[in-house]
Amino acid sequence: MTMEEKVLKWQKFSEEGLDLDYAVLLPRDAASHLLQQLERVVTYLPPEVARVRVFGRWHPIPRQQVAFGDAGLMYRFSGNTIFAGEWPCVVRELRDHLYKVTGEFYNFVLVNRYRNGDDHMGEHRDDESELDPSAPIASVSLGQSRQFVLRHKDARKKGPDRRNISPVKITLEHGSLLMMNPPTNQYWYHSLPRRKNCPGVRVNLTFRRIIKNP
Ligand SMILES: O=C(O)CCC(=O)C(=O)O
Repeated sequence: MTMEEKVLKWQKFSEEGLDLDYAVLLPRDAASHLLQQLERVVTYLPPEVARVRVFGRWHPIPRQQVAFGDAGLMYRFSGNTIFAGEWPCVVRELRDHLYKVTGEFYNFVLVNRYRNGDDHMGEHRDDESELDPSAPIASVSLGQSRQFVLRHKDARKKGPDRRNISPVKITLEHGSLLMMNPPTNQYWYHSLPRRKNCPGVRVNLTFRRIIKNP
């Protein structure tokens, strides 16, 4: 994989408790090449492992998923534990490229594959205690562009505590990088809603820094 060393043009999103930076990380051809390589080398977890627990019941997730990272790392979320497989070469190169352009070093990546516009991810925060709270999460998107929606936690409340804070919506393009900087995940939930008019395959990689594992 060849990744051009170019200074990125960042776009800043800033709201109460929200701090995001968005840029085109890879030119179109490099992004398409990377997507093809990932489609060749990545095997996703079987549905009986890729599942979440909601109100005590297990549900299959509406997308495909797998994780890679340094030996022995795991990540617990939505009642599930996902173990890091060994870094595929192409994913390690992308991690190293992110270090060059952002100065952030990551030891874990969650890969989500959306087969079509029906596949989606529900509203959540990435606020698990094993994540380094000082490290941004770096989200690389490839393939079909999709809308990413963030909602302030107080805008989700019912009743008098509800605050009228507008959601933030960003279209994540093929080859883009979104840096979710602290404290965003403390205050804002994010989701990737279903979009019938976005039929193509999309692969998203969220690079994370894990600090606490037993
Ligand atoms: O696919 C996306 O852009 C969303 C990924 C995400 O929310 C996550 O990995 O926590």
